[in-house]
Amino acid sequence: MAEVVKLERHDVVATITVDYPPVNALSAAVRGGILRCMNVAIADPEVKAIVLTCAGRTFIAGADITEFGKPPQPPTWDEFMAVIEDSPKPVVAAIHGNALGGGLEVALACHFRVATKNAKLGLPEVKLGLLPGGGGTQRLPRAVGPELAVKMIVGGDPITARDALKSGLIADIVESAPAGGQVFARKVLTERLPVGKLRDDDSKLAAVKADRSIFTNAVASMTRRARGLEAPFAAAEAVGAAIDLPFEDGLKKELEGFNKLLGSDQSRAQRYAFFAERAANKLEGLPEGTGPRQIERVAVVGAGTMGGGIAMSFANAGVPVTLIESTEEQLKRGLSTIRRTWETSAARGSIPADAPAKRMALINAAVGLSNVKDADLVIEAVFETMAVKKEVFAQLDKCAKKGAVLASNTSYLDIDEIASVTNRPQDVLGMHFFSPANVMKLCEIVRGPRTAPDAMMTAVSIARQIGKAPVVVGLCHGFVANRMYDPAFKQADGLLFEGALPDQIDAVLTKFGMPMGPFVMGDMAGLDIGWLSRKDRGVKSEISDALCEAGRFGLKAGKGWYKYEAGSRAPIPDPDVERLIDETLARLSRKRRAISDEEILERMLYSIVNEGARILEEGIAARPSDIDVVWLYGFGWPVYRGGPMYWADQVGLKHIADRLVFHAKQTNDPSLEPASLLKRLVVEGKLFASLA
Ligand code: 3H9
Repeated sequence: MAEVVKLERHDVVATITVDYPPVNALSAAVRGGILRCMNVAIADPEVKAIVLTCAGRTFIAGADITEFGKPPQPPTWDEFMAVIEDSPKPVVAAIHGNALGGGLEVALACHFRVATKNAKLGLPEVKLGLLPGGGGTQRLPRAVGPELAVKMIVGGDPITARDALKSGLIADIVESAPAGGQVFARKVLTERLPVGKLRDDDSKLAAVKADRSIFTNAVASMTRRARGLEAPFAAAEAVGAAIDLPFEDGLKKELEGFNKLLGSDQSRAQRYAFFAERAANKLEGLPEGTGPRQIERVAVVGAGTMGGGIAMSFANAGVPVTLIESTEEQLKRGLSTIRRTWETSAARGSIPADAPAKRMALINAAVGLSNVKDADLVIEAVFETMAVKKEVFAQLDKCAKKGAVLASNTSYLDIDEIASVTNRPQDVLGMHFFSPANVMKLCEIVRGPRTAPDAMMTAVSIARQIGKAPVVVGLCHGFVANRMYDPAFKQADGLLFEGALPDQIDAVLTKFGMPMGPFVMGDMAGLDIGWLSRKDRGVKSEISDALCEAGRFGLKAGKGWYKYEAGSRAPIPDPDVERLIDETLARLSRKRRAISDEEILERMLYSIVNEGARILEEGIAARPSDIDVVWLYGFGWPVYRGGPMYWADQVGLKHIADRLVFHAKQTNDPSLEPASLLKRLVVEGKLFASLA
């Protein structure tokens, strides 16, 4: 195996370079290599200072996650960190790319840190259900003070080099990592800068030791959204130990917390989700050498809610986009919604004050489809009917340049039928964004039977570039996300007819960890759309219909499945709804029965899993983990439960299949019969994971 860490000396400065692609993760081999090089540099009388840096695209992006759960390999973290921190010669970490998790912790054990201006520094362990286990919870508060440390450790988001400089986390911003680090190391020597260890410096803890509310307030604000998660609270406790205990005792507390989380179900699920997201980027079975097409210009057709949100996603990522509408008035309306959304975010402080203007400047607004002519990727986001989509694609076929990828944002429709109106079906695919598209990470990339492999790759690659989580799905009504939620909606509807109330059903799902249940979701989306569509199709759903007949169209009407106080989005259970349900059931000569939370959970979530099994059987999703990514980023499935297919494996497939059979019989609903793949896995004693 090639050396993953090497040592070079330029007169008095030794440079230790980690070269372990793709992200220089701190594997046992890397730790061993750094330790070896450190010892050589310390022993070399010519060396007066040491620079620790990395080759490739990034500094160390953390411990090697693939080693978690395996027997620990030497050297131990203690031994490895001590040789850096106790080095008699100053050690400078020279950072580029990302210094994350164990990577930042190593940098914190160094005596100085410098970084390039685009570098990001953070402790994202909580996102893997962990807390920093390499001294980060003890050294970071000493480096930047407890408030920022809590924000970084409990929240898990990295900070920029500029903020790192301001907070004292780094000593300087440099042009390039190794060269800048070496210049800084020489400065340490020539200017005899004081060389200290963070462990010995409690100066930034003085204020919080005198007033602990600084810490408790910071924790309260960072854990507000951490419902159901264990790691943020354990991480906060470890930071608390930095304030309350001597350094060595704090380290022990940190390690205890880290080891506890490492063995937890939550962290296992969150680590699974991390790799699931990355696996979803990999397209299998493509001809060798297939690569994405070059995308320089992007056009979005339609400036409504979806089109506007998609255009915002591009601008948010710094990618210029042409936003096209059919009239000046519609365009103006779309642009003003976009501007307002960014201005609200800026007023809230979630984006910089100058961001709205900068991002608006990336949107080139235009009237008329001929404006797609220079685009390498066109995303259509017009009204969701086949006729309208076909009309637009027939025009795109005439106006778009040769080789442009033509994507539809359809959420249900047959992408191949849409492609059939063009002379280039190989360039047509689906890019199904979720609402609000500027916020939601999921993008289903829908592959038609005639879509070219390089067009698929292009869509995946551009989606990643704008920070989305792309998942390739096959062609069927509703693709993966909507198709899988449909059976759960059907169960929710059925449960109403049997005696459950909307708030009981919603509460079961939110207690499970979903951000909202189907009835709150319905109120947010508006109930009139479904009602009109049922009328068109001659379909009845008596309770929902009665609700709409009473003018209860959801949040926008101030009442739907719930009632809402003026200006508030908080749903309040409404006795009028219960009355309306009772009256409807009486009219249908149906009796309500007591329904347990367990029954609600089983019928709704097991039917989701069951549909997932059908989707796998049909090859609509390539892997169970792809389905999990769809749920994590499309519907906010709680990450600490991994995703429905992962969760099903933990619950037990036999139990799920048995309960589905029971509910199918009890409710006389054949759609609850277990899918044949589920039955087969049960017979073979296998898990969904075995299909990966
Ligand atoms: C930790 O440090 C614990 C410590 O406190 C103490 C322990 C005692 N390990 O995301 P990408 C792989 S916990 C192993 O597509 P990008 C990844 O799977 C860790 N592998 O690239 C993928 O592999 P493949 C704290 C890793 O440029 C490839 O690298 N650190 C690791 O979009 C490329 O990844 C974190 O949580 C790893 N640590 O984003 C950081 N990281 O090609 C986690 C990545 O086979 N990493 N891989 O699919 C990230 O956030 C992103 O990967 C990063 C690059 C921003 C670095």
